[in-house]
Amino acid sequence: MNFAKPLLRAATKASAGLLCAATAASAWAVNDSIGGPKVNQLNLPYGVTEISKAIYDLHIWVMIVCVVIFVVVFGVMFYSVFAHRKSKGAIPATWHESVKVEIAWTIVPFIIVIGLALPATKTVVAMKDTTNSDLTIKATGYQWRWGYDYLKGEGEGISFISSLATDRNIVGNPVEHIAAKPAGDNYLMEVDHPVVVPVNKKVRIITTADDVIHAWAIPQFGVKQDAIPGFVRDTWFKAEKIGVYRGQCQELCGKEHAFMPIVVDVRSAEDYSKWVDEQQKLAAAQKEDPNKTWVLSDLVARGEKVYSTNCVACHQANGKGIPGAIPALDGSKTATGPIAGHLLTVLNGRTGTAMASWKQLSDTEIAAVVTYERNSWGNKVGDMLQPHQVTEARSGKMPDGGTTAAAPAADAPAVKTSQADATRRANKAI
Ligand code: HEC
Ligand SMILES: [Cu+2]
Repeated sequence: MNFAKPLLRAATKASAGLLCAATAASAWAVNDSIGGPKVNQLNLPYGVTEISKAIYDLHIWVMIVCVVIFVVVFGVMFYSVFAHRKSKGAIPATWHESVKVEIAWTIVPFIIVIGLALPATKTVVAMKDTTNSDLTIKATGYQWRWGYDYLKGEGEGISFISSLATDRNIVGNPVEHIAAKPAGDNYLMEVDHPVVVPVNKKVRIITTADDVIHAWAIPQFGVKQDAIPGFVRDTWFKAEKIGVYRGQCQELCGKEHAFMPIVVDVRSAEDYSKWVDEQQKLAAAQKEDPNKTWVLSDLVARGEKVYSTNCVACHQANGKGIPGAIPALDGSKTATGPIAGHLLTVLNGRTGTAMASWKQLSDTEIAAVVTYERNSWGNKVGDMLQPHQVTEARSGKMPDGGTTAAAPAADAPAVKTSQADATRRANKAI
């Protein structure tokens, strides 16, 4: 009976494990995503736009045609196999080249194809008709977030970056965090700045991208449009119901592809006007004077915000990076070396690596994030970058504390870039 004890212990352990799993499972309970898919939803969403409804109806119509064809063809086939089998003494017919049959099997499929193609073409043409829009918004795909610029119509001039709002700490790390801070029903489908639009207004979305191909899609609107670097594409929707609608980037665009959701908040005309008003006031209040001279602590505080929105996904909140993939900024030669090299890395990125150019950030944001990195974690350089120095750097005048060529560890990016440029030139010459 010696083996009984460990066996019992193992059994107890296993049941404890099961219990744990069960508790975890209850914490995992999901509800319908607000504006996204429902739990166990199998069918397409009916949606809230003319186009999404047309797509849904088209899908049902094609499905019906397919099912009818299936039933008729297989019905005839099985009936023939059953009723005219050899054991019943069936004798095959001997006729061939029947004009009647040949005409029938040409005309019937033709009618079927027309019956499918006509409504499909009508829908596709309607999808492409972006004329007479009330509002035009440009959506730019970045690795891995969306930028929105309201180009035309009420709200013109509003512009913001929309990033994932789900706490990165619970991503891929659910069990430890579930008790402390359970993921909401919109886990990975929520953003800090949703696109706000008015109800019952035709919104034209112009898509493009800064780095690789992304796609802007909202299933509830029946909208999906690739966002291609160097090209401009467009699509449209006219939401008929107030509410929040969700989608995701739908073109595999790299490591964080799953983390760039799209959220559209459809509001009443009055609420939309209110929002526009707020945004414009906010923008005016927040308009940062690029000539303002900051003190270190303010710049570091501002930089921390910029860092946590844009850089933590790779460099981590503690600045330790990801061993083997992302260098630590804590103790990094670049982040503690000459400021010019540091700035250059952030401004230009590093060709051929995941470190993209961040030139789309404002001068203040770049100055702040660089200053933050130089004075956080174990880094205590004590110097800072003023926004006007970023302005100058954009036009080629690097700040003191090392120029492109002088920075020892930090000139690596410059060398890499020029090598890449040389290769590109060489390739062009061929
Ligand atoms: C997509 C992932 C990613 C994001 C987001 C990202 N970086 Fe990087 N970063 C990298 C990688 C990878 C490198 C290493 C590049 C190389 O191999 O030279 C790097 C290098 C750096 C370096 C140089 C480190 C050194 O020791 O050489 C700095 C400084 C830096 N990043 C700053 C930033 C800042 C500031 C942001 C946010 C505005 C940011 N990074 C966002 C991936 C990223
Ligand atoms: Cu993408």
